[in-house]
Formats: sequence, structure tokens, C-alpha cells
Amino acid sequence: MDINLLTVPIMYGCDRNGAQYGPKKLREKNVVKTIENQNHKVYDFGSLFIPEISESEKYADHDHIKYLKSITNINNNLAHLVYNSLNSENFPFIIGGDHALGLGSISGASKYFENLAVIWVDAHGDINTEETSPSGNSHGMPLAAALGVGNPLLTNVYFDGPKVKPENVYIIGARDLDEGEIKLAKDLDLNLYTMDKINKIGLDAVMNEVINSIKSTNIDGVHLSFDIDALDKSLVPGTGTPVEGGFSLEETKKILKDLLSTNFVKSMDFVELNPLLDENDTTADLCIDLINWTFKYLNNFLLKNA
Ligand code: 5AB
Ligand code: MN
Ligand code: MN
Ligand code: MN
Repeated sequence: MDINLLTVPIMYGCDRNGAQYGPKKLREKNVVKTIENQNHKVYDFGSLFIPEISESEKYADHDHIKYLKSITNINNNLAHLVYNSLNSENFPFIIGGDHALGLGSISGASKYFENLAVIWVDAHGDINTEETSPSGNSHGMPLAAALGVGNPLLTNVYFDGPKVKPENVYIIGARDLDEGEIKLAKDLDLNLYTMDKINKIGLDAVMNEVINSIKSTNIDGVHLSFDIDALDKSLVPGTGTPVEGGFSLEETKKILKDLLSTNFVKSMDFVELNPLLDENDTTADLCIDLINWTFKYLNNFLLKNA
């Protein structure tokens, strides 16, 4: 099928130097060829423009959320590209960069689909707000903003108001949630599959539950947001916020395979590689392996309502 590759070299959302080099590193590792070799056509839209902002302006827009206006602008631009890509009946594949970009991807997909679902595969929930965030880093906030919770500049990216309904949000692999995140997940009754829960009922059961749940509703598109820190800390030295007790490579591949062979995943983020933290490119190589795997199973793409 036709893939639109969009790369978003940001680190303003994680405030850690190096995340902006993720796309460059994966391009050097022939990410385009990797996707093409799985029999897809790649339309490479290149890199989104990211303004240069000095560290001294970190809090210029908000006293806690770092680089707020730039994050808003970047997400607004990304949203429009994702929307246009879906409108052209292509599959947007967005490589980061930090996970703040998830808000833009969801916003674009949300404008296109009537009833969007989001699957968030991550060690974290990324449902913090300006009140609950311990860091002020917006890569911990995109999913909350997409749900309509948080600072208005974030919740009103691309178009005003919520982009996804709480019952359509599935978080898989969480094991490092802040107090406020636990409360929000509970209050909104999100479909939260923590690592504890996954270990208890098994990954097979979880994937079946998620897929059956999506199939049983009138969801017409799923955006998959994949944060590489979903994998166990030992496997991803090249990411900024690694957490123990995560997925093995085999489990990660099972998750991707199960989701991508369903036909309902219509857009995807792949985020949080930081080449400056990596050890001998092990994380970058693992990313290429996972991207290869992703596009091996993204084969029978069906369009909206098909
Ligand atoms: B990631 C933390 N919850 O808000 C925060 O990597 C970490 O995109 C956020 O999942 C991690 O700062 C964001 C402590
Ligand atoms: Mn994340
Ligand atoms: Mn994470
Ligand atoms: Mn991270």
C-alpha cells in the first residue's frame, strides 16, 4: 500500500537532547528501503519544520509546560499533514522525535475518521496535565490533551475540543504512571492494560480483548502510537525514559502483528529513539527490526468504511 513517511525531529517535548536525531538515524539505517522491501510504496514527505528555540525560552509561554507554543504549532502542522495523507487514502507513518507529536497525529486522524480509536503502546500513560505533570515535559501529556484534558492550547490543537472518546482509548504496557494519571485513567474509565494486568491475564488474552472490543463498536479507524520505551529497559538503552519490567522483543512483535493484521490500524507513530543515548546503535537497529516487522504485517489495508 501507499505509505506517507513523515519525520518529526523534536525534543522540546522531552527536553532531552538527542531525541531530535531519531529520524536522521533511522534514515541512515535505510528506513525507507526497509518499508519498500515489504512491498509498499513510500511517499517520503520529509521532515516537518521545527523552529530553533533557545533553552532560555523554555518557560516563555507557560510557567510549567516547556516550549508550549512551539509544541502547539508543530502539532498543528503535523495534524494537517496527517489529515491530508488520510484524505489521499495513504497510511501516515510518523517517526519521532519525542512523543509530544502524538497529539498532532491523533488530531489529524480525528478530523478524518468519524469514530477514532487510539492504541497507546508505552511504559507510560502520557495522560498528564499542567497540574499533574511532575516534569512539565509535554511528551507526558499528548493523550490527555487528545482526550480534551489539560491546557487549552494543547486541547485545541487543529480544532477545538476532544479528539478521541475515553472509551476508545487503549493503553497497553503502562508501568510508570504518575498519581494524577492513575486518577484520570480511573475517572475517564480508559481501557488501561498495565503491565501488572498483562502479567496477570496474559498478553494473548489482552490482545484478544482489545481487538474484540474494537471490532464490537463502530470505530472506523485506529491510530497506533508506539513508544519504544514499551520494551524492557534492557532492550532500549537509546531512549530517554526507559522503565524496567517491559515487553520482550517477541512480545512486542506479537502486539504489532496482532494489531496490524486486523486492517483497522490506519496511521501510526513510532517515537522516542534518542541516538545520543544509544549503545552501539542497538536501539536504532531494534527500531529498524520493528519497523520491518510492522510493514510486513500491514498488508491488507482497507479504506474507511470498506
Ligand atoms: B513518554 C513522566 N510521566 O510526565 C512525565 O516517554 C514521564 O512519551 C513521561 O511516554 C514519559 O514527565 C513520556 C514522569
Ligand atoms: Mn510516550
Ligand atoms: Mn514512554
Ligand atoms: Mn520517553
